[in-house]
Parts: sequence; structure tokens; C-alpha cells
Amino acid sequence: MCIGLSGLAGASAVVVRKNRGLIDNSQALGLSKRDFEIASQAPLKRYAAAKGLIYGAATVSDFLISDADFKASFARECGILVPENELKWDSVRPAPDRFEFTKSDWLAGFARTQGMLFRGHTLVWHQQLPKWFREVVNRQNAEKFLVEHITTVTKRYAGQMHSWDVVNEAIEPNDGQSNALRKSPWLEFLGPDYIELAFRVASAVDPKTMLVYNENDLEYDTPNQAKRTAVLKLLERLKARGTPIHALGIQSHLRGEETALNLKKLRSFLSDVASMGLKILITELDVSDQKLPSDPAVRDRIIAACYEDYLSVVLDERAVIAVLTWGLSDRHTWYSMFSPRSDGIGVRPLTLDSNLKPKLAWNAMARAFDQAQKR
Ligand code: 9MR
Repeated sequence: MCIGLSGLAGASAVVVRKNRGLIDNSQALGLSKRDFEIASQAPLKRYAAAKGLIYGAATVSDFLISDADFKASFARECGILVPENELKWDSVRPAPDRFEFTKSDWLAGFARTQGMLFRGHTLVWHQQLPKWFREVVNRQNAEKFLVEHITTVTKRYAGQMHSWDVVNEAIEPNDGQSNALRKSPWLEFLGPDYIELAFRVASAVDPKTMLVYNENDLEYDTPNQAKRTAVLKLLERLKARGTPIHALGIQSHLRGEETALNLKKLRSFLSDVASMGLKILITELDVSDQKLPSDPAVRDRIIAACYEDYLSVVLDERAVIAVLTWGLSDRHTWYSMFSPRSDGIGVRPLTLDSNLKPKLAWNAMARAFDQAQKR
């Protein structure tokens, strides 16, 4: 289960009410007694929109192009699309002097024709850098590369982007750097000011888009309290310096077997972010099931409970304006490749199964939107 009774004990009355009867810790497998009943099968984007929220998902362009059924499900459910890989450095920048936008343009066009919002991921990250990066970029030219990259990519979609993950995963307390900054090539070449620079360049090119700092591992209180603290300090520093930053993205790759989700601490972290005047986006929600029992019915109940418990806390914070899942269907999820189950059975981290049928997790999400306060 995602949360234990200890997590609920100190939670606000609202959260307790929403979670009434949700936990069944007495059963060895952590199965929930919840029914996950829903009133209707309206698309998730409608459940969200009814509360002034945005729901959508990440996807890879090839999935939409080669899989008509998936494409139809995506169009039905999603009000926002984020390219899963197509806007990362290794996709848009095949050579130091060449940009390649074919796939991201296709996704932008698809979003536009479907009336979906489009969001960008990501301008500055330590992963998915092109092969040439280490050979070509150094202390002397890193600023030129960074500024040129952000300028070119944001200009391409200026006026079209709902939001941009400007910097992704810049905090890593275990790296031992000052301010808990991650030991990334950007820190190595440019020092800590690369973060502020990135936001300023993006803002100068596309002043109307929402600029987001996106981070992982903020969901559980152990061992991540240090990361939360470091992220808050980073956001405070950026705000104090007048950096154009508008939101925090909380990735939200949840773990089905995890028990360290403390609702009270998570809720208070969200309030701390909101009190800085920042919006919050849930940017990459899914629930890993590699360590859960093999029976799909058992797994689905645990996963649905994780979705509902997490979203009930997160959506209690009115600064949260959008929820995106990292993929839509178990047919296409990064977990199949990166972290398959050791028993070889398919993973089930998302809301639609591999036949594109809604699972209990879909109901859980619809219910969480339904119970959220209107924005
Ligand atoms: O889902 C993405 C996968 O297809 C890529 O190969 C991988 C490379 O690291 O990145 C995955 O997306 C990540 C996202 O960009 C940042 N947060 C973690 C996501 C899952 O690893």
C-alpha cells in the first residue's frame, strides 16, 4: 500500500474524510476494501475540467502514429500532451550545429488539431544529452550552447506552449555539492547560476508561457525530506532574485509497495510551495508494480489505492492546477523497458490496461478529480 495508518493519523479533516474507510492494513497483501465506483465514464479530461484542472499525459510520437486505437484513446482522455522524449537534447539536437524538430512538430500539430494544450519537457537536464555533448561542450562554451539551445527550442513553440519544464532534476542531496545541487555537467561547467540563466533566457523568448522547475523523488518523506528542503530553498533563492519561475513540477513516479507516504508532511510541503506564489503541476504520475504480487486483480487494487490516496492529498492544495500521467496505457509505458517485472508479466502502472480498457486506477483518478475543490 502507498500509505499506512500512521500517514492518515495526522492528516487534515478533509483528507481523513476523503480517505474514509480506504485502508485495509489487516490484509496481508495490503488490499483495499474500496469499491472505486464512479458515476460515469466521461473522459478524465472532463472530470478534471469540471474542477478547473487540466488532465493529460506524456506520449512518444511513434505510439500515436503507429497505433490508431491508442491515438483515439489519447484524444479522448487527454486535455494536455507532453512529448515523452521528443524535446530532449538528444532528440532535438543531433549535432552541435543542427536542430531537428520533425517529431516534436508532429506532436504539437496533433495537440493543436485535437484542441489539447501542449507542454515542453525539458530544456536543461543531465540525462539524454547527445553523444557529441561531452566531446564538444566545456567550461568555455557551455553558456553559449545553453543559451542558444533554449532560445532556439523555445522560439520554435513560442506562444504555443502551456508550460515548459525549464530545468529538470537539478537537486540531489547525495551528491555533496553546496545547496544540494546535482553534480551535473551544467553545474560543472557553469556553476549554480545556470538554473537562473535558463529561466531568464526562456522567459525572454516566450514571456507568456508558464516556466516550471521539475523534480523527482519529492513524494515520500523518507528519505526525501532533505530533497524537499533543498527544493524549497532553491525556489526561495530563485524567487528572491526575481527569476521568472512560475511553478514546481512534482514528477510523482509512485511505488505501489511504498509505505512511507506521510500525508501530513506531503500536504505541508505543497503548502510551502504554494505560499511562495508558485503553481504546482503533477507532471509524470504513474505507479510502479514490480514489487507487487503477480495477480493483476490484486495489483490493480493496490495501484488504484495509490492513485486515489496520493491525488486526494495533492488536489487538496488549490495551487495544483494540472495532473499528467507518464503515458496513458500499460500498452506503452517506460516501465516495460526500464524496469520490467522479474516474473515477466506485464507491468500495470497506468490508468488504461494494455487493451486500452479503464482499470480501477482510472476510476480512482476520476473519483479524485470529482472530489477535488473547484479552482
Ligand atoms: O519515459 C522516458 C524514457 O522513454 C526515456 O528513455 C528516459 C531516459 O532517461 O526518460 C524517461 O522519462 C523520464 C523523464 O524524462 C524525467 N523523469 C523521469 C522519467 C522516467 O524515467
